[in-house]
Amino acid sequence: MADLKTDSIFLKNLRGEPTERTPIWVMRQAGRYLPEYMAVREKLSFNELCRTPEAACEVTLQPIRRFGFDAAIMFSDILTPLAPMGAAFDFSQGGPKLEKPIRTEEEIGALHTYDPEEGTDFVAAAIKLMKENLGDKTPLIGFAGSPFTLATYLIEGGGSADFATLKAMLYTRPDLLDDLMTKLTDQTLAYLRMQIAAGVDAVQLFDTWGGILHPADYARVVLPCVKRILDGLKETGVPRIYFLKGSAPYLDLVTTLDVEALGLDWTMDITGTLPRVKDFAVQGNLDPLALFGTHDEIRRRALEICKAGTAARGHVFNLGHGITPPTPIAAVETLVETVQGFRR
Ligand code: 1CP
Repeated sequence: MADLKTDSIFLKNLRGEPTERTPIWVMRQAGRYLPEYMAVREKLSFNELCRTPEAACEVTLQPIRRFGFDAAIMFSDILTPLAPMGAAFDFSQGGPKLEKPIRTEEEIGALHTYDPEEGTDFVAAAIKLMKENLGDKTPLIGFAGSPFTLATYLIEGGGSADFATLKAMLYTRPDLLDDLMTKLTDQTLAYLRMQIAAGVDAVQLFDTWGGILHPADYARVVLPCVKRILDGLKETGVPRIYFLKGSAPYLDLVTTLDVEALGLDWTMDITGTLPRVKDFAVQGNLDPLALFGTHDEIRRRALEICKAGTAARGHVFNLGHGITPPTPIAAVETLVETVQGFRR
């Protein structure tokens, strides 16, 4: 009988066990570049989609059916678990928007932590459905946003070009930012534990905006919260991936973490980085916009990354950040064919 834990090349690479070929999945693989995703979105708003287990399961499976990726990632958003805290985002304008940003001591105090089995019961239900449908062939990745990345959206009230409000808080009332980070850390740890109890095979912590700070601020504000979450999950035995976009200046700090795998963005050269990340599996790191290149260029760059990855403790091929909506399907097909055709 097939056993996901011992047979999945994705999980093996995370654990640093040898495999014949390099596994591949891509961040945001379920999303707007897929016509079948857009068809579902015509019937359901983004929030409805995240809160409806059958629909979330369907869009999770779409990229697996189409491309045969070596791992599925549960469909949801990093901002979804913030609604039960009292901060519901509206996605109808394109990017996420919060009706009222969370900035004052009162607003931070009013955010409440909750039991994820109750507040996000639809996520647990979706995971169970996804696991049933994926069977013993394709592992399922659960995820959460890092407390700092979540804090940027709460404080700015949505996406931001310069994070001016958050930085003003950091430089005037660091105690307020710390209070918010503590709450988000407690909630995120509980949320990921719930996902693991529901059946995910690996978890990824997305730290999209952790890289906007001076390394000393990253070390004081961001790193201890990330560490508390990763350490709190260790006993589950489920492999953990930490993806910090723009992590190059923080590598000495990041490598103090007890984590199975580090996500690398496309600005990092795998070969040059490896001596500094010997104890970790790595995930990455093709520039998502390279998928707009010629197919020869996609093949050349993908193979270069696969070859460099053979010297790592483990390598999971991925993009250096999320795939963008207008990416041509044929480019993804070429990428998957190339990576899955490569032999170590
Ligand atoms: O209209 C739509 O259909 C909404 C587009 C969309 C999608 C497809 C959003 C809104 N989120 C998602 C799914 C999503 N987001 C997943 C699903 C699983 C997958 O296939 O990977 C995941 C893991 C995320 C994670 C996420 N959301 C991050 C972290 C990773 C990253 O890409 O940096 C962030 C920062 C968000 C916030 C967010 N949600 C949606 C958008 C458009 C954004 C970015 C807004 C911004 O630029 O600030």
